[in-house]
Parts: sequence; structure tokens; C-alpha cells
Amino acid sequence: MATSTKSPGTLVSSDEGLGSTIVWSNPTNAASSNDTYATAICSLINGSFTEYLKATNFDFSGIPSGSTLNSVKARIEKKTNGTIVDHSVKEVIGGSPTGTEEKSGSNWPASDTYIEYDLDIPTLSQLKDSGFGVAIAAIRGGGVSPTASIDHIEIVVDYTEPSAGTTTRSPSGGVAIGDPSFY
Ligand SMILES: [Ca+2]
Repeated sequence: MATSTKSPGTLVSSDEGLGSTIVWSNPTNAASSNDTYATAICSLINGSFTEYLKATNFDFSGIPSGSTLNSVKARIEKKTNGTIVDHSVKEVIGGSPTGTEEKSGSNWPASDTYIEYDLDIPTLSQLKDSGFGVAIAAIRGGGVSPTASIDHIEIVVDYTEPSAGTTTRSPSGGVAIGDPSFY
């Protein structure tokens, strides 16, 4: 078993069909854990829920081909100054949010905390594609205009490399033993 942890190379605010009018400010601030934030104000007047903050381009090219993926987890470091909950959390494949709805029903924490989401296990080629990632949208849970703040998004892949001790080969020609046409 081995683990690869990566941060996104690309971060954008993107509606992706949610029907939101609340755009994330400074989305690229979620590329590292450094107390600078991607933020969105979840004002009721503006419809209370945000677009997706979409993180892709994680570069898992270092995982050997033939590896088996055991788990794929997104870790999102976030906080709020009011009451915010997840509106949607989805895996992104080929640039589009897809698959199982992974949102948590819990209130966002008041100080920076990594919240972990188990994503669907993709194929290795989907994982290595630049369009693979995770997307999160936030929604107001109460109060006037709470701010959703995301410091960092990372993806942790647990995988098993192909066995180095076993090689299977098939014959690629030759002559059958006892083939009379050979004599
Ligand atoms: Ca940051």
C-alpha cells in the first residue's frame, strides 16, 4: 500500500448547473494551507447557496500504471463566521461534477478544520486526467450573510502497486513439440 497526496493546479468558481448567483472570490487561494482563503458570502438575498468551487489538475502521474486504487479521499480545510453547511460535494471526472453526492449535514467549523470526504473510486486513467478532482458548494444555514471560507483542498489516494515479483508471459510463436511438419 502506498499513499499519494496532491493539491489542485486549477481552481475555479463554476455553476455547473446548480443555478447559483454567488461566485467564489479568489478561488486559487484554496491551493495551499496558508490562511488565505477562497470565500463566498452566502447572502439570503442572493439565493443563499454558492456555485461550485471546483478543484482539478492534481497530477497523480506518479502512481504506477497497473496500480489498484483502494480509496480516494478529498480533504477540505474550511471555516465560517456564521452558519454554513455543505450544499453539494461531488467528485469531478473529465471536468464535470458527477457520481455520488458526498455532502455532510454538519455545520462548517468556526476555525480551520480539514473535513474528509470519501469519493467514488475512479479508474486510474480518470484519476490521472487533468479534469479529475472535487467540487464543493456551500449554503447558508442561518444568520444574515455568513461567509464560507476554504483555505485548502487536497486529495489523498491510497493505492497498491502492481506486484513486482510476478510476471506473466504468453508464447509469441515457436513450434509445437512433436509438430510433424517441423521434421
Ligand atoms: Ca489557502
